[in-house]
Formats: sequence, structure tokens, C-alpha cells
Amino acid sequence: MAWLRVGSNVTKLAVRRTISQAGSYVAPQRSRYFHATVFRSKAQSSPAPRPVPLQRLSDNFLDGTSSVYLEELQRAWEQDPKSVDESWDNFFRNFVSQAAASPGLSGQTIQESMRLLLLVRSYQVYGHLKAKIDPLGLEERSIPNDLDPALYGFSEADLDREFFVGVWRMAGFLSENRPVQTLRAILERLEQAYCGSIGYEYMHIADREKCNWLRDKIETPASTQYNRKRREVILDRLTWSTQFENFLAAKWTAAKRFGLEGCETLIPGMKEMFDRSADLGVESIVIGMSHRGRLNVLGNVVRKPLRQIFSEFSGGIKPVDEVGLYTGTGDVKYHLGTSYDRATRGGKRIHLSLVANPSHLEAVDPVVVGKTRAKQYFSNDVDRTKNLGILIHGDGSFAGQGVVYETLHLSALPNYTTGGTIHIVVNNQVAFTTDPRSGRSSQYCTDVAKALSTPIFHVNGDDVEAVVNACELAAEWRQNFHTDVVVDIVCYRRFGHNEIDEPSFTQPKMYKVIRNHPSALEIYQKKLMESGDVKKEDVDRINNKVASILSEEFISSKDYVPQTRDWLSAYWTGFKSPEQLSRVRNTGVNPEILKNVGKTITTLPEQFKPHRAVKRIFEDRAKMIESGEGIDWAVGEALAFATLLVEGNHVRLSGQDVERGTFSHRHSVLHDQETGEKYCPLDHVMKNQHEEMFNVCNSMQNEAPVMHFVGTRIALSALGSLGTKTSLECSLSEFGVLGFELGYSMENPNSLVLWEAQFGDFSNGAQVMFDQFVSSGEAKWLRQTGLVVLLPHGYDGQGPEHSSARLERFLQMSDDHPSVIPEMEPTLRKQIQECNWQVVNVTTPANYFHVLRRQIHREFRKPLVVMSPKNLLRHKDCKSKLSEFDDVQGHEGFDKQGTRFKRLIMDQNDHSDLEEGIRRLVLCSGKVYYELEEERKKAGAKDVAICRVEQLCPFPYDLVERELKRYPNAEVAWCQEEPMNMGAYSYVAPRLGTTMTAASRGNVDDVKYIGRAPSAATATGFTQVHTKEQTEIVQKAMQPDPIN
Ligand SMILES: Cc1ncc(C[n+]2csc(CCOP(=O)(O)OP(=O)(O)O)c2C)c(N)n1
Ligand SMILES: [Mg+2]
Repeated sequence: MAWLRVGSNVTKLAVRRTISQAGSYVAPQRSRYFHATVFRSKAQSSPAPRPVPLQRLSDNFLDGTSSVYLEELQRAWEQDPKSVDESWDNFFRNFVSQAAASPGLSGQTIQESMRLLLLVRSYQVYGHLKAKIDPLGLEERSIPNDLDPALYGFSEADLDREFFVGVWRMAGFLSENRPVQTLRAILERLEQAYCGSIGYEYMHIADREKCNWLRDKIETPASTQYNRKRREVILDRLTWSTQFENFLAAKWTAAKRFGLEGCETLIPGMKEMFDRSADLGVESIVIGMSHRGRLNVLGNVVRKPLRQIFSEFSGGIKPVDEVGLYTGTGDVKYHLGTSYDRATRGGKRIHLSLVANPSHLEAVDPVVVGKTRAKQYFSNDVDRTKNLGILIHGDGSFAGQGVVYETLHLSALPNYTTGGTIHIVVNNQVAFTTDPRSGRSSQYCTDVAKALSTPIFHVNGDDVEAVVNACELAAEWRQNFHTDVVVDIVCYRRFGHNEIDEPSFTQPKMYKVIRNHPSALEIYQKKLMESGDVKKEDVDRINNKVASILSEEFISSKDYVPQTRDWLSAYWTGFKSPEQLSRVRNTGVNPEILKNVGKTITTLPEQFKPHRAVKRIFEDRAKMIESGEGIDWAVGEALAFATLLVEGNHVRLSGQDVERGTFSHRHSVLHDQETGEKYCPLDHVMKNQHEEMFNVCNSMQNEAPVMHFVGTRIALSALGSLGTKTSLECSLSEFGVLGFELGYSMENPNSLVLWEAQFGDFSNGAQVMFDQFVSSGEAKWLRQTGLVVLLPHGYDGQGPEHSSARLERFLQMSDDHPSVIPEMEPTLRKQIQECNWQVVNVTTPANYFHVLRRQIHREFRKPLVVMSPKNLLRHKDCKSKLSEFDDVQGHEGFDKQGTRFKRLIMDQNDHSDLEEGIRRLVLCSGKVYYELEEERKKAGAKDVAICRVEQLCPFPYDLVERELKRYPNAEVAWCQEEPMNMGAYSYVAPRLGTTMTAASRGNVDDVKYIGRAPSAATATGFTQVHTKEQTEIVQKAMQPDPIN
């Protein structure tokens, strides 16, 4: 039966020729295909079939058995329509009624109907492979056989026969209400819809409603037409985009600007996308993009004043000397961020912010999404339609950088969704010097997005109207379906990677074509003038207007002086820059409030049936609050969250398994053991508390409903759709999730945003975030963040990947000076403000409480890295009294430092201001303290003092000096668990040395080291070796002989 399967080459050619000669049908030109694709060989082709009796028919789509079945089905239906399934009833009804209505249809067999359906479907699925999306026409790609009418048995003779192609519950071309048409008209329309300047990839989306919506948009011809007025606006915008680059090129001939030439249509595309989004309710857009075209987007889309851009381009003038003006270290011009309000075509106003980003491609992606999510929370945008995130990517980086997937992967998680990000790829078909063939394994650079049922519109970047159309469609999709969407603008890069690069070294063929290729503006001007929509005078008028404004702005740029810090925007008004003094405040809380919130967070609803062990934990917690004694780590943390919540702050804790806590200590969300329902005590510290005010997001998969208090009763809320604590998945990602939380934290200072690594060791998966954003973001871009990073740390014998948290990395990036002691007088101290971040390793629940509260109770924001404990979570001595949390003065537990964070904790042996008999002062940080204390007791080494440096960075010079004075005869040692080349030693030693010099106690050479020897691995994998090493460390710290 092989002859029945596929049409012969001869027939196929004939059909193609006939079709291509017919009117406006666009003939495929093989040389213009964009990317090579390997498809089935055509060698098995055979003669085209004519309609055959059903029982003899057998082909790919309908084997013999099914055709007989079909005939029988039709017969049965004719006798009784109800005897067949509803879908077949619909099918036959349409088929027969259409046949009756059109005499030309009488010859249409069921097999032909089925085959026609498959042909249409093939266009929907594979049409993009034939679309003319490459402006350069360089890459050949073969068209799949599936788009060949001959494959379906149609020949030239069928072109003018009439057919009906309706299908039940299908929109667009296949909708059941479609009129009867000739095969020629059907093919013509399919080519127009699917094989023009836009290639649509959407048939991988499983949802019928979404597919139908897109089919309707794609297959309805009217939706792609623009009237004269719109065309003039598009022309104006394209002129701005093109002339902006020309102007920069003419004025700064040798400067790197990563121009947009070759993709100038991005600007009208983005502007139309924003206009459409605003029409559909968007009020604020957060944009992230890399180098390419950034200046053009800043000037023409975000509307940063051109004079400012030109001024920065001329050398980046530092702002004038304003009192307290912090200018940081600055960044290159194509990394800076900004935000403005601008009017839209439809007369609305929209707020646009472009997030500052580092060179690291795509690293800004999760930051933008996190910031968007925070905006949605703070503007009560519950259906996520007012705030939108837009990411602009390069083709190489979109395909290559893993953080792209990590970001996409967050898009549907309830605690991370933003209701859809719009992605635009500036696909110039090259990455620096690398061709797509060598740069990715996939057909398209956008294939990663298909993992998420994301529609992808590949559009020819030379066809500005098609770009605008795809951008508008993306905006509509996002507002309708609240999921991600991708616009892939296939374009080229007119110049090299940057303007001083020679592209012909590596892409000679491509650049030969580019040299003679007209710009998108020239193409559009010609098209509009030929169509009569605009005249030569109109084109000249727009050109002259743009040129003269650019020149005026250039002249003004010479006198431009930036006056204000734009980082103090919106919620940040009144916050202090590193150069403006902000006084240290106490962070203790009124005892009554402490008791009240303490009660709320330790009491469970009566009907709730927790796990037995959890029940006990909560009973113990309740006792801690009641007695005011023995507060443990989890309660200390919960009290910090609860008190911040009652003060009106937002608290968000994110990370893998953070609900329960990796070490099963937190239990912030409880599960009813009978019903599976969840209960989160911290959701109830306020009356009518917003469900997202406390947001804990982890990787548990359970989708149980959440219990809410209604008065004294408990009600079960139905599963909400967006952003409720009903489905608490978090991606198993570090880079993406940390970036998200960073972006989230930057929106509003009145939010405590925490990211917890499963073990601190895994944080290096997010190293780019720490290096490029968290540690240096304020210095480069003047943006503050109070993000808290919790990194479980401590040597407990759990092996090399579960002990270290790489404390040394964080300290090595700290910018407090190792040999200069800053002003430390309490009323004048700006040490933390001037430092890039804080690194702490705290040892008591109360100190943890205060360090978290301190993040909010100050007039500036600074990232906080916490080496958080593991075994201290349950350590019998790691307990605090409730009085250490309160704001009462003069009672037990209130020392000179007041109830606030203690940067250093003095020896616990009640030492006086002068202890001449102490022979050694051991300084340490973190849980090793408790082991040292135990050994001191065991060894009876009362002449050894132990101080805890709770805040490593910035270094507490003043307090260390005080302790040095207290023990004038003591040998000074630093004790740590880590190997010598790791941990805090290399950071502490020079600073301790500086303090010793200041106190006339020697210098860095006099700092004694107690800890593990240098090592490549962070820890041993052998428990016995670990125990031996640990014992040696604490014994050495107490040894009678001096440390050498
Ligand atoms: C993470 C990272 N790796 C490498 C680079 C160096 N680099 C800068 S641009 C570029 C090519 C990017 O190609 P593509 O994404 O296609 O963008 P295009 O420059 O073509 O617009 C590379 C490799 C970088 N900036 N960031
Ligand atoms: Mg590229």
C-alpha cells in the first residue's frame, strides 16, 4: 500500500508551482529559510492518491480498519445520530450540512476531510518552520513534508475544488463555522497565517482554551492590519530608534555602546507592547536587559532624559558634592538602571523601571521577577495584572545560561509567580563570535521556554509591523492567561559584538550580506510610501524632528549636572545613604507585646491535630513564653518575625524546606495528621492579617488547604489561585531563588526578606548573585537592600559539603578596612553604613532575634549574611531568657549594651573591668563557643577567657579593644573549626592585629591560631577523624602551655 502514503515529488512540485502562481499566495523560497532542520527523507515518495472508496483506503492517518469503522459509524449516525459519540455527531452534522449547502462539496470524502484537517494541523504545528523569519536569509532549513499537500493525497486538480474543514470545539481556521472554501484559498490563508513574517510555536501548549485563543488571533486576518495613523506612529518610533544609534555613532565614533543596529524594530515593538499592556490594565513595568540596545531602551522606551544619557556617555560625571551624597564606585553606562513615568499612546500613564545589572548575562532575570512580585504585594495587585516584568535576552545567553531556566521555572510557583513575564529575545543569530550551530543544541534559541507551555512568536526583525504585532499579542496573552510568553525577534547585528570589534574575522559570509542589507527603517519607509500611507514629506518631517531634538539634547548635555540621588525613590524616601549618620537603636520589644505574640505563635487551634512530636514542641514553646525561660532558636526567630509583623512590616522567608526547617526545628507550618490541613501560626499575629504578610515559601509539594481563624472559629479556605500559602513549592534552585529574593527585597524597605540555603555550602550555586549583586550592588548602583541570607554552618561531622558555608568567601568580599579603625564612638559610628554588608555568626536566640530586628529598625538597609547554626538549634545551653528580648531597663538580663544586638559577647564568668590573672583570651565565633566553654569547665581553666565575636563584619574594633584592656596579660588567640585557609581566620587576624597595635598589645604576628590545618576539602568525611580534630581544637585552646 506504499503508493497510497505520500505524494510523488513530481506531483508535489506541480502543486507548489500551481499554488505559487495563484494570486497572493506566497511561494516558499528555499534560500530564505533560516535554520537547517533535518526531516524525514522524501525518497519514499509515491504517486498521489485520488479519493478511493472508504473500505479500500489506507494511509498514515487512516488505516483500513479505521476507514471501515468510519463508514459504519456514518451509517449508524444516519440511522440514529444519538447512537454515536457526541463528537462524531458534531463531525457528521457539520460535514453533511456543509455538503448539502454546497454543490461543490458533494465530492468530498470523509478521508479527504480527515486529511485536510491534518494538513491544517500541520501548518499549526510546523508552519513556523516555513515562516520567513530571517531577514538575512542565510540559513537554509528544509520544510517538513508535513506541509506538503501532496502528502495528504491532494493534487493540482484539487486546488479549485471546494472543501469544508470545520471541527468541533476548535477556534480559528478549523472552527466548525468556517465556510466552504477551495483548497487553493485554504492553502493561501494557511501560508499567510503561519508562514509569513511570524512563526508561531504554540501547539505544545496542552490547554485547549489557550490554544484556541491563539488560533483565533493568528488565523483571523483582520487582527494584523494597521491603519494609516498607527503606521505613522510606528514609523516615528522606528525613526527614533534608528537615529538614536546613528547619532551616538556619529558623536562617539570609538566608544563601545553595544548598539541596536540590526534590531531597531525592538523599540517600536516594546513601545507598542507597553501601550497595549497599559490599555489592558498594567500600571507598572519592571524591565531587565543586558548590554545590547540598553541605551536605546533607556532613552526611547524608559524615557531617561537624552541629555543625561549623553552626559554619562561623555565620561560619566560624578554628581556634584551634595552633603551626604553617596556616589559609590559607579558602573559603565550600559549597566545603569533607572525609573520613570511615561504616557502611553492610549493616554494612560505607566511607571517603567529598568533594573541595573552586571555584565553577567541573564543574572538580572530572577531579580526583575522578584521585584515585580514585591510590587504586586505592595500594591495589593492580587490578580497580578497591574505589575508586569519584561526581560530582554540575547539569543546566545537565552539558550546558554542556566539561570534562564531557573527563572522560567519559578513562573508558575504560587509563591513566586508574577502572573507571567514577557520575554523578548534580540536574536541577532550570533553570540560575540559564535554561530548558533556551535552555541546551542536546539533548533531555536528559545526552546528552553517550551518546557513550560510557553507560546513563542518568532518574528522577522526587518518587518516592523510584524514585530509590533507579535509584541501586542504577547501583551494580550500575558494579561489574559497570566503566564510567560516569548517574542523572538530574528535580526542581525549590523556591526561587530561592539562598535570597535571586527565581525568579518569570524562571520565573513554573514557580514557580506549585512553590508548591502537595507535598514528596517529604510524598508518601512519604502513600504509606506509605496502604499501611499505616508508621503516623502512626512518621512522627511519625522527625520528632521528627531534629528533636531537629538542635537538640542546633545548641546544641553554639556551643562547637565545630576542633582539628586534617584535611588531614594518611592518607599525609600528618608532613608540614609552610607554617608549620612543613622543612630543605633535598641531593638527590644514591650514585654506585653512579646507575651501576646508569643502566645499566638505557640498556640494551635483546638480542632487541629498536629503530629505528636510537633504537639510536644509547641507545648514546650508555650512554656518558654509563659515562664520567660529557655527560649530556643526557633522561638527566638519566630518572635523576631512576629514582632516585626505586629509593627506592620512584611516578612518573607524563602528557601528549600524552610517551612519545617531542614533540621526539623522551625515548624512554621503545621500539618493536621488526620486531614492534612495546614496551619501557620505566624499568619495570625494580627487581626485580619493579609495572607501574604508573612510568607514562608518552601519545597513541600502538599497542596492542602490552609486553616484560617474566623473570630474564635476556624474556617477552611478554598485553594486560592495566586499567591496564597496554599501550595508552597519553591524551586530547588539557589541562583534563581536568591536572585528573586534580592529583587523582592529591593522594592520596599519595610520588609524583612530572608533566603535560607539548605546547607550554607550550597550557596555557591548562587555565587554570581553574591559577587555581582549582594556584596557590590549598593556601591555600583546605589541601590540598598536589607536581604538576609541564612547559611547553616558548623562542624558536626557531616562531611565536606555540610559544614562550611564558605564563611571565608563572604568575609573576603567585605570592604571594611583591615588596618584602619573607623570612628567607633556610639553617637558618631557609621561603620555598618559604610560597609558593603554584615556577616554574623550569632550564638544565642536573643542575639539572633535582635540582629533580625535590627535589619528593619534602622534608617538604612544593608545585606546580612548569617552563619546560622545546626546543633545549636537544640543545644541545652543555647537558650535565652525572654527578658533579653524586651525593652525594659534595669531588670536582670539588661546589660550595658541594652536589649539590642550584641556585636561581641563577653566572657560569661562575671569578669570585672580588669582581670590581670587571665593568661589567655580566646576569641571565637559561632557554635564552637559552646564546645570551648564545656572544655574550659572540664579542664578547670578559669584563667582562660572566651569572647564571642558575634558580628565578624564589620569588625567590632571597639569591643575587641575593650576586651584586650580587660585582660592585659592574656595571650590572644583566634579559635575556629575550619581549616586555616578557610573560616574567619584570614579576615580576623589583620583586624585583630590592628586592634592589638592600637591597644599597644603587639600586632598581627601576636595573634595565635587554634583550628584545623590548611586543607583542600572543607571537612573530613570520617566521623572519627572529625571528633579527634574537634577535641584537639578545644583542648589546644585550654592547654596550659602557650599557643605556638
Ligand atoms: C555570564 C557571561 N558570560 C560571558 C559573557 C561575555 N559576553 C558578553 S556578550 C556575549 C555574547 C552574548 O551573546 P548574545 O546573548 O547572543 O547577545 P548579543 O551580544 O548577540 O546581543 C558574551 C559571551 C558575559 N557577559 N556574561
Ligand atoms: Mg546574539
